[in-house]
Amino acid sequence: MSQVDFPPKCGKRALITGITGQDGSYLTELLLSKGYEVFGIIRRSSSFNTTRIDHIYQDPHATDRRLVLIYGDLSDGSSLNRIVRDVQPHEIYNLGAQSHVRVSFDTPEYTADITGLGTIRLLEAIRESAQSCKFYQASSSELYGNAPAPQNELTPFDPRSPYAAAKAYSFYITRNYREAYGMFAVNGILFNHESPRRGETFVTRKITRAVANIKQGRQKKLYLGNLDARRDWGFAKEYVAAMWKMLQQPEPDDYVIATGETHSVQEFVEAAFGHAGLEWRDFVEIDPKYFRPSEVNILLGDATKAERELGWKAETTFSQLVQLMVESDMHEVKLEIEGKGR
Ligand code: NAP
Ligand code: G4F
Repeated sequence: MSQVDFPPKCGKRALITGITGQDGSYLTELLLSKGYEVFGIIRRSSSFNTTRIDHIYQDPHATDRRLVLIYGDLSDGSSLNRIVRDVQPHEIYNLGAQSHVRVSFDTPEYTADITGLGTIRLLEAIRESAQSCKFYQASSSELYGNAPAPQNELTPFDPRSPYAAAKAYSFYITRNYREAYGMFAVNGILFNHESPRRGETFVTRKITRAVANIKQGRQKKLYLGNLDARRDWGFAKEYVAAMWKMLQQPEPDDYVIATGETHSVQEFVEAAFGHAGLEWRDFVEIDPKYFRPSEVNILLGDATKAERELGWKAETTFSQLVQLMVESDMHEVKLEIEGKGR
């Protein structure tokens, strides 16, 4: 059943790549609540990949539906051309990516294809369709690598992974299409943002899921890599609002979105285990297989420009974020044990 109230249509159509991901699901809820019709590109999978949007899924036969899912792939330019031509969106949000930094060292060429070249395929689809359409590119704080903190829109990039190198290409090609063709194309340079919908192999969710499993006696140890890395972690639901705000500005520009606080992985571990009344040192082990060939040591964003121009500011604190993720995983694991989980 839908958890979104559907106000009258606002006459706007949005197209989202990566709609089945963490951010795609929150952004879809936001746009539906604003009266948009939302078209999402999903890729074929041998298992279900729509779990995060099942609660807002609408029967394809319903005449008044607002959410339409279309098969396509960022590796397949012809599908992107067709979809852009058919949907004629007012706004495109390019959130699709091979988004895992560690995995990008194992699949560098694939990551370059999807996370890098996927963006040019989409921009070309817009250009060839000759429509006026606003474009949001999901750029990343990973671009900064080991550039000195705090990082803002003027900090030089220092990509330290195949993922970051691919995102750098997408950042610059988005900016180039803005300058060369006058497109309304923007980069949101988002720092890490997490939620109960975060993929389970990213460190925060891996930790909160493990805490819930350990508390229920279903897991004995949690194996992690570098505990000293520091990240600026915010709440994903707030970050998608910033994406939308960027596309409502009078002029296209690039913005950093961050909390302005940084914490180590160890601090996240301490807070998550502590919230469950557990002593983390009894359960956490280091496995070097989770170390990265080159690490990003400290990310700390300065989102002053976003606050000034977009009126956006992070609200959820670090400890609130840890708490809401731990509690959500405790609830989910309990349902699984009772045989009511997904
Ligand atoms: P995510 O949960 O990993 O979602 C990635 C999405 O991309 C999924 O819907 C995935 O589909 C889709 N995708 C993967 N390969 C694709 C392909 N070949 N063609 C079409 N779609 C494909 O990522 P997220 O956390 O929501 O992040 C959204 C975007 O923001 C990503 O571009 C990410 O790199 C970027 N970003 C994220 C953060 C963060 O902290 N979350 C920070 C900065 C930037 P499946 O569901 O089928 O796998
Ligand atoms: O949770 P992570 O995998 O996120 P990472 O690498 O910062 O990337 C995320 O944020 C980027 C924005 O800066 C996005 F662009 C990207 O798409 C993704 O959403 O790792 C965070 C830190 C790293 O320093 C890593 O070395 O946690 C450290 N870590 C320690 N143990 C671990 C683990 N990371 C993972 N995934 N798994 C571990 O066991």
